[in-house]
Amino acid sequence: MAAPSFPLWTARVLTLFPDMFPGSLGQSLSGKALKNGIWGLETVDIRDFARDKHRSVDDAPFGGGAGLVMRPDVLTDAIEATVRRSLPDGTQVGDMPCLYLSPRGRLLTQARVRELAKAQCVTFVCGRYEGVDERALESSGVEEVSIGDYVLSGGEPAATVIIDSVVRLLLGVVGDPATLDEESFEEGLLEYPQYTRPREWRDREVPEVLLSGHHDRIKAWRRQQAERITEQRRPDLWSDYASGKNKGSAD
Ligand code: 6GU
Repeated sequence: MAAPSFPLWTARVLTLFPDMFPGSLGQSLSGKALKNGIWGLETVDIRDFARDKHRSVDDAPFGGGAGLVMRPDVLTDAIEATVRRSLPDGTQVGDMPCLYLSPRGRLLTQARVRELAKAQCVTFVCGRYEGVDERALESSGVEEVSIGDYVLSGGEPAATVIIDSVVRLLLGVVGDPATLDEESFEEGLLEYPQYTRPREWRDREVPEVLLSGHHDRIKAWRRQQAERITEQRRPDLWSDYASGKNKGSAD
């Protein structure tokens, strides 16, 4: 695949641990696309914005309690300097999404991932320790996003998850773009079961319909399986699907 002169999409990650990137994003499909210049990755070391000779970025929480809190001055300096910096093609990122990864944030959905993929650049602010000074979040206007109801020790693995989910949507990253449409969540359903050779394995047969070569019947069978699995496993998704709420969202 020919390298575009500028990436289609850029992830900017503000972190105290820039060595965590690209990490797993440097492998497999996303790694290949990164090397081919389909998407770009810029890391910003928050510590570079520290003001004192000890380069301190955190301090004890007012009111007491365990752990340390990231200082508002250092973090907002890092965010504001990053937002001011233009992309390699000269575009300003001022109005583009700037996410703060936090279990307090709004839960990420495939619909939001599709929106993020349409932006030219998304900035990810990764906190550490017990959190960040609340005033830095208010003042910088970052959008808090969570990837699920559990707690990570920092935002970096969450940023990695979100970047992965965007990169696979970018044109040319996945060989056949049609494969994307049928996947989990693209129509509000979980994925249907897949089979490959051998036809019989440990006394288990591949469903007959898949060997029929009858494309309409295969399509109908897959849809029915996807519906059955969604109804059984995810009543929340199923009720949205059944009420037609997700209609047209796969565009
Ligand atoms: Cl986005 N960040 C952190 N630090 N923890 C999380 C999370 C995000 N989502 C779930 N837990």
